[in-house]
Amino acid sequence: MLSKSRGVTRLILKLEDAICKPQEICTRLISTQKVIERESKYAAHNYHPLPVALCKGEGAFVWDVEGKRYFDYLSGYSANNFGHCHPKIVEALQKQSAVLHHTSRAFYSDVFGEYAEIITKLFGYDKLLPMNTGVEADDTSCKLARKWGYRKKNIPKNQAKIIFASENFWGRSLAAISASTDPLSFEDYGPFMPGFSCIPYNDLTALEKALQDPLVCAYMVEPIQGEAGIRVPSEGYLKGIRQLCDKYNVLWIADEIQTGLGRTGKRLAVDYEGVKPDILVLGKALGGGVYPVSACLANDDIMLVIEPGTHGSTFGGNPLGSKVAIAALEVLEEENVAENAYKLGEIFRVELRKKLNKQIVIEVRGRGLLNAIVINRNFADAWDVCLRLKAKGLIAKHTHEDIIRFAPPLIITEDQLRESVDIIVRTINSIEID
Ligand code: IF1
Repeated sequence: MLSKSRGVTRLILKLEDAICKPQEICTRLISTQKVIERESKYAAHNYHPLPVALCKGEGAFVWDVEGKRYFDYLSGYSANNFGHCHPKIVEALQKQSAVLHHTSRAFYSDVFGEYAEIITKLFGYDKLLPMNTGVEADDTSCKLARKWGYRKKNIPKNQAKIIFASENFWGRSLAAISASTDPLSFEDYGPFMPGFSCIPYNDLTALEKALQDPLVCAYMVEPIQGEAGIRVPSEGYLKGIRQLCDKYNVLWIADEIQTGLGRTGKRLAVDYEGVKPDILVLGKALGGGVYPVSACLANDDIMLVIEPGTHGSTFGGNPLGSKVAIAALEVLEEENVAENAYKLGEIFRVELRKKLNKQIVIEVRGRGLLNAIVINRNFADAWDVCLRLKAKGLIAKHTHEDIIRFAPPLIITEDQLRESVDIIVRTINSIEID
């Protein structure tokens, strides 16, 4: 009897936990409907958000304006690897913003060099080129590779080629969409960047064929494809890229903007095969989820082809972003975030594979805490499942009609993860199969 009443008590406590009075959580009293209407009226319709209006975040949780709590299983597209409002990161932001937040690199600052030393030593490269958003850093890596191609590989001027993987995603700029194979990304935005072409992902034969072209200066690829639907390549693919790029004197650009900084259960996704790209691109969580910070890392023989005045950015390497990035990297290392993601990712995939109705969910895949489920479209679509999950207190986002990405903050606890698994299993297994 005692255990039953304790179970009921625990359930009541959980419910109370999940539903607070709005004014306890959000300082501004506004309804979800009002938020949606206002955004629709005054903001571009370049997104179709899940109908939830968030006003507070803490750790692995977010709250909506009605005071309802959710597990955050998107983490701001993996920018919030270290959770919402991590004290160390918020403190770094608050302190530096009250001292010296921006100077431009027309002048030196006391913080940028400290950050550059920390990040280059941590990842094992000679130099950092700081940018802000992921797409800027990826674009920078293409400029680096092209200039290296002309200066070091003697590719004839303006003829350098860069190879990308089909279904890549590296941002929304004209250069990035020029590499895209997704019409949603490139339709009606032409004309496109010359010298860009794609080969199938996870295909070393296709890669070797492409790299035999002496005009090719680089191959840019995500070690695990995010937007494509969390596609994990075959064992040996990353090693194969390294070998082929060495063989044909081509630079390997690894876009770890989404997979990096502990997300896949290692510091970097390339660490699963112990290989090192020529240019490492980081972003998202590098700014701790509180400030846009991105980075290109490379050794001197590549990085020094860029001379003063030939590349830059107003905010790149500013003191505020530098301080926040230092705090984010300290959290990554001091709180063993990657190890936690590895351990909990194993539990997450094993439990879902064991408990989910296999008629409804045909695959569970991923590494660390970058996972996805593939839904059988005969029984449900991803958007509908996301709405059902939201009703049960977990918000996630689909990447295609049949794929839902599950990417919680990497600081989530095992208890919280198991509670999330329970929500996902109960929600999906309750879908009627007529
Ligand atoms: C949107 C996706 C994720 C990225 C990789 C570079 C960038 C991204 C591997 C550019 C950005 C974001 C952009 C956001 C949605 C989100 C996304 F679904 F689009 F693909 F995370 F998976 N490389 N990804 O994933 O970084 O310039 O945005 O800082 O545009 O809708 P950014």
